[in-house]
Amino acid sequence: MALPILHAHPLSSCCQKVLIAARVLGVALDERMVNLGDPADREMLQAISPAGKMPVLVDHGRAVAETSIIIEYLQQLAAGARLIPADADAALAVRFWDRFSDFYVMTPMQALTAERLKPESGRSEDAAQAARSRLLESYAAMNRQLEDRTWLAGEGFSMADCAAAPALFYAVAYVPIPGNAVHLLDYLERLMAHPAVAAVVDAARPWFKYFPGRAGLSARFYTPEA
Ligand SMILES: N[C@@H](CCC(=O)N[C@@H](CS)C(=O)NCC(=O)O)C(=O)O
Repeated sequence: MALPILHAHPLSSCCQKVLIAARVLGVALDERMVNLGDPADREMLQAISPAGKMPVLVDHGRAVAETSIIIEYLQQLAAGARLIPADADAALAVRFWDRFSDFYVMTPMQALTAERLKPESGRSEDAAQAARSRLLESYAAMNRQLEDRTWLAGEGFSMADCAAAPALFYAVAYVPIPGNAVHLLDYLERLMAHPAVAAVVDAARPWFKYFPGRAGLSARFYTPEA
């Protein structure tokens, strides 16, 4: 049977979110690498995704876009494994912290990347400062949330952790987590030790040299070439 196709790139935080989820759910994917620099790939994304963004899943000709929706779809394909709990209240918490990680960690992290990719003359220090402040506020909120939880939305690893892992991984390269946010620091270590996260980070290693914030990555993940 044909595997669902995932149009993605191993360096992209959004794609990593879905790749982590697919591993946890045990859903095999036919991964197709997207080159955003190639107009043909851009055109393909525009054709299958309303926002023209990756990742996009295509299963039996049906295109599914937006990371959280893709994960909901993958869960339907999974043989019993779950990243969004069946319990309605627990599911609300997972969806909330998934949205929080996307909007308030992933988005400011992407904004900082976008600033770095601009020519120096076009950069906005105000935009960068707003993104850095947002990240610090988000770290504080996550630290409070993690005071009495193993994972972001409770005791089980969920879609919220799939979102938080790549978002935090890249965000801390720009804005380190303050030393007093001990619950968040411990959580980040737990995330990095999670087998699905570790595998996805490993697959991205050859691409870290293209991440504009690479100088801030920990030496255990990236060593600049001589
Ligand atoms: N909200 C979207 C965000 C998708 C997104 O921002 N994708 C980035 C890669 S991480 C992308 O395709 N960027 C290319 C572009 O914006 O042109 C989701 O969760 O799927």
